[in-house]
Amino acid sequence: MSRAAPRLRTILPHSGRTALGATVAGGVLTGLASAPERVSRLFRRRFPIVAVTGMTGVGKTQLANRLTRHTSGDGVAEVGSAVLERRTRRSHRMQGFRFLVVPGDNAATRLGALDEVFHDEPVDGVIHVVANGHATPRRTAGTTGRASASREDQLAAELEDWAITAHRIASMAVRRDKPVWLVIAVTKADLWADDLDEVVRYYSPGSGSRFGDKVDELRALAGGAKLSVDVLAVSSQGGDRTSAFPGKRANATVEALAVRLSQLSGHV
Ligand SMILES: Nc1nc2c(ncn2[C@@H]2O[C@H](COP(=O)(O)OP(=O)(O)O)[C@@H](O)[C@H]2O)c(=O)[nH]1
Ligand SMILES: [Mg+2]
Repeated sequence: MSRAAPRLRTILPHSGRTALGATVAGGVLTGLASAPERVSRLFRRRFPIVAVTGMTGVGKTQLANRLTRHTSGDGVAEVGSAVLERRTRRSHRMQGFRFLVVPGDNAATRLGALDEVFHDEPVDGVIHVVANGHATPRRTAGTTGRASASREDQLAAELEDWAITAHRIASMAVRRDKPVWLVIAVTKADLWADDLDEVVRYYSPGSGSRFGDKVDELRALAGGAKLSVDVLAVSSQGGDRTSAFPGKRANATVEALAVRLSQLSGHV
């Protein structure tokens, strides 16, 4: 008893803290070396989680693939997916992201995926993908050839689709203490390269456009301080060197998006 008391005192007060910290760190290091696969899971869990939303055919899968340098199946096997796709971006210094691509088709699987990312496992941020009315229409089962829909129809469909997602974002934001960020990624910029400023304005809060008004509504509902909104033009598919969006310029837009995600997540 009398011998144990002074020993305790040397560990607990401030003088003992360094030693205690070193022991704990040592223990963690040992753990790391012995279970590498468990460690990679540990770090993956600490990556910010990002929902990728938007209607079918806008380019969610291709953008998520580009952001994560995911190459298998590039060129996009099938437009429109019914399942939640998961992609992980790993960067230097343990920075990275987990992307959850929510299916765009209004099916039961989509509602389940929306619940998952906005309620069950709430995400840190959202990339909502739009395409300035250039979504690739999904063919009706059993038909061949390209399905067609006018740009007007597609823009209207984007608005309708946004209403569903915006509602989910709002309810997540009001439930949470920490702010949520939203990036509206206007993709396929290679298809509307001459109208960049005008198109970005159309999707921006405070612009007075049909889409801008809907974004304003979301901000009012969620509370301005709870939600940050960015609008970025991206192209995840570059054309040849003579086009307005050669590969290099397209790459730069995807990189700019990645940099913004890092800033929003406090990586830099
Ligand atoms: N021109 C152009 N086409 C794109 C771009 N991104 C995707 N696409 C095409 O748009 C179609 C739909 O893309 P996908 O990623 O499957 O859309 P999702 O349904 O939202 O996942 C595919 O044929 C893509 O090749 C882009 O930046 N520019
Ligand atoms: Mg897809």
